[in-house]
Amino acid sequence: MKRALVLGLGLLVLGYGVGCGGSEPADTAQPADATQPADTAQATGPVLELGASSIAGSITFDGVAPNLPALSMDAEPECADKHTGPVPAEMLVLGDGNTMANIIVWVSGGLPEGANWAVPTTPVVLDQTGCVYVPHAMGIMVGQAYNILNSDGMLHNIHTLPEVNAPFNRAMPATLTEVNTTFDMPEAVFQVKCDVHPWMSAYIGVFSHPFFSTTGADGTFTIAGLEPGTYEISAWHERLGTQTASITVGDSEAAGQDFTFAVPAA
Ligand SMILES: [Cu+2]
Repeated sequence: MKRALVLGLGLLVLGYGVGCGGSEPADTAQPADATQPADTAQATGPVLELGASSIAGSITFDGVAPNLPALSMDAEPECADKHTGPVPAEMLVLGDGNTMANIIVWVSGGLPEGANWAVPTTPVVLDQTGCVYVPHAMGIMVGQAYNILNSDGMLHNIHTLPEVNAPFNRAMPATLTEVNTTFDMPEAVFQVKCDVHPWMSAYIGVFSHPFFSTTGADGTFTIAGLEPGTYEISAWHERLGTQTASITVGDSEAAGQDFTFAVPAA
């Protein structure tokens, strides 16, 4: 069981990285241990039913939150005009009590080899609104529809930066309000960026199973539908790395697993 905090990034990284988060190379935005897919086995078996067990928890930031500068949209007044004030930095979004948003949590070990689960018929939606990606972090299943919206009515260029899947790179002029794609392979979290607006950045993880969740500002996640068993679960943050924990879940049990992320002292 590995619970060690990821200590490779300091306050300076968080602070200075904010202005160029959208243009950071993918390999510096993702720690090495996050580049491994959660489950690289190709699904070959029958489609399994969902179980009645679950894992839920809360993600908390430990320490004094750095005062990150707002996104700079000065280069594109049309974007800035869509907001009534500064747009807060997205790389560290905290709720009351320092709960953490935009943490992707998934089952990274312990699932049956080669197993297969039904792909949700509902798409995962990424909107471009106010020259910001909403949501900022998300998970999707292999083969699940990914609907990319352009609510802004202006030019964006959506560009995914995977290492395993084929990149998706598409200009979306004002008149193009939606494009759709899918991902063919499981792949740990990678960046989505806009080639027109360098501050625009989102992250997506592609999973061969439905056992993943992304936190909102309340920091909570729930991964439902599991069978009883012992699992490794991983929690990812775009700058503070990936943590893992081992947890045993009983029959129809709602097990708890919290994570805490911290920035080492400068
Ligand atoms: Cu854009």
